[in-house]
Amino acid sequence: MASSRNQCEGCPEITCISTKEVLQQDIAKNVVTAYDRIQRRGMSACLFGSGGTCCRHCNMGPCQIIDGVEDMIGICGATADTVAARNFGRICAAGTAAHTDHAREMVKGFIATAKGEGPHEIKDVRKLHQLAEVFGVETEGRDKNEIALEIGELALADFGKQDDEPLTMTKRAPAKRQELWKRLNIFPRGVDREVVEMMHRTHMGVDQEYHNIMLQASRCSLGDGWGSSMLSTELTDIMFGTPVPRRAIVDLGCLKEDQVNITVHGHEPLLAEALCLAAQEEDMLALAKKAGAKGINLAGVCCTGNEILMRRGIPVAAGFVQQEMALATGAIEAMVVDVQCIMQSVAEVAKSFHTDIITTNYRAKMPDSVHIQFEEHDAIGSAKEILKKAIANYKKRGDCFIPEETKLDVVVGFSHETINNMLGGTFRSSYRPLNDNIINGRIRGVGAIVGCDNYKLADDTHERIARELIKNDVLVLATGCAATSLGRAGLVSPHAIEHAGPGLREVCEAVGMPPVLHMGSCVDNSRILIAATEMVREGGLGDDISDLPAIGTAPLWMSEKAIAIGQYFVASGAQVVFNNLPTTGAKEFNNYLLEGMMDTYGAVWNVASGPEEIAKLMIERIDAKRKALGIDKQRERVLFDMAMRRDLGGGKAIGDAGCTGASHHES
Ligand code: NFS
Ligand code: SF4
Repeated sequence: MASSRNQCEGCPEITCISTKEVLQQDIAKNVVTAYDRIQRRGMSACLFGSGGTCCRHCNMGPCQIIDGVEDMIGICGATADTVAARNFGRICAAGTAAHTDHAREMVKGFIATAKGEGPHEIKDVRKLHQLAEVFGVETEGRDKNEIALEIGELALADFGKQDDEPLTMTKRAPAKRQELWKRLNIFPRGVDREVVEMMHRTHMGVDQEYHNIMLQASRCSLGDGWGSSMLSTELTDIMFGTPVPRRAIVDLGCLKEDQVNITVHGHEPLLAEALCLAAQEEDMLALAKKAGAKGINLAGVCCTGNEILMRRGIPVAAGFVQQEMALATGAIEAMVVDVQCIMQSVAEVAKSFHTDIITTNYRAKMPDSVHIQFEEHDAIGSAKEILKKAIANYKKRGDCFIPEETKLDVVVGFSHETINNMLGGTFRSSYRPLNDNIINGRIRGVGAIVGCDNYKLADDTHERIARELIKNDVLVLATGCAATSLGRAGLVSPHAIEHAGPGLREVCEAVGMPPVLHMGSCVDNSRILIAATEMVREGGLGDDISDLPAIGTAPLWMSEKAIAIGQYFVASGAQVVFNNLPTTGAKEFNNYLLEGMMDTYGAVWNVASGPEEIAKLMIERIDAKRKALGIDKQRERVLFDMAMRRDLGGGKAIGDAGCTGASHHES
């Protein structure tokens, strides 16, 4: 037993049942997790690093800057604001680079598919044609593969474009937003170029004016959102199918005692899809049987998990913070990893068990792991080699513990097309009903809960924010590890409507959708950009994204990608709330993010600490937008109507006002 580990000093409370149960088992007693490492380190994070004022950009330093102290500027004279802005810009560049390299692989896989190489096919022809229009590709009388090949090649060229023309996908943004980007001269050009320019401008002695640095940070991040991430989402959908609602399960309980358990951890769905296909083939199943297993059980970890959850209903075993716990079950034969968000510690944890960590991407190797390179042109061959290695481990499995009751039902697959169809019906699919329900006040607004989980706040942070939002009639969109954690909390399910306020509940009941919509992985935040744009286009909610009663949060952000995402949301006009930002050591620059950006983009970064404060701030921002749109009074009427209907004996048809508190809200 190791129950004291549930409460380590210096880290927040663990509330997750599966994590607690696994860590309490004897087989896990030698497992060292991030929680232990936080405790053992026994020192708090460096203040200069936390505040963004440590500079290592040249060899006269490193320089630790103290804002406002004359002698504590850089040797080169750089101020706290310059240093923090440069660091922030570089975070945006790193996040963008990660999404971009991922997207490039997807585009290359798409081109191979169009050429008939590999195991995949062009599945969503409707979306293919929509994208053809965006890229100006002729579709009349042409074969789907021919169209796909031309789109694929144009998309690939978008990464390395050298002229000053905007990225193709940016023309999907609301017209007013595009005018703003043009005026500010931040239309993203080739995505690779924007990353390079960001790195160049933050090199010693180049851009020393934080407003100007942030213009490039915006351009670079917009290249991520409206370029790389959007390309990845759209082409992946066309290849593997645009997600539609489906039932699935999440949490460690999805592992199976009598099967070969293989977790796919990382980000690129090409490998995961190949594994899904190969795991169904007769020879692999026969091999598993021969090893004494009843079958092969694939489960996801992190965003690869979300990709196959959305499109295939394959369970997600764990989000980011649970990757070590998944291994500590002792029930996993192989953890197959590719790129991003893989903790180096997993190889160490695996040593206590029969588990192999299999790296598959030449970009990402790890000590104490096995490398099997995933070859795109022989995808099934590579996948089978990986499966064989895992199957061979099954016999070596010792004691294991699967927290069986932690297996949560979820309904996932809310692509922007699904939302369109669900609300408007397949034949009249449109965002009209969503807009109307926002205008009439049943839905107060939209709150996106996205991004990572980490060890800085309690592991039920996403849940607490979501509960507060839906209780107050805010429709929640979720992606990434946040969506996994909301799934674990039982909120990504139609059953969760009982926790929704009366207005939201009425809409969800009528449509049959959960109050928290799982929209996919982190690259799929691009779906939110498209959904927001469609809402603008539909009319009645202003003429730019910055007018919408909508806001996003990544309360437990960990990865640099989350900052790039935050910056492309803000530059697209959507406000975001984070728990903390690495800019507090530079007062003026920090204020620019929190206030000054409003003048530039009509949106800002917000910081609030703790789930309740974050939710409160999100609702306040949503209400302010409603007021600016002049639709705040409608909501009061709707709530009044509902109260009347209840008083007239409508019973509990719409919900219990006592548990919502929404009707008491002052607008
Ligand atoms: Ni997003 Fe997804 Fe998770 Fe964060 Fe990592 S897996 S791409 S970066 S930790 S949400
Ligand atoms: Fe110090 Fe300036 Fe060099 Fe940064 S660039 S390490 S602030 S001298």
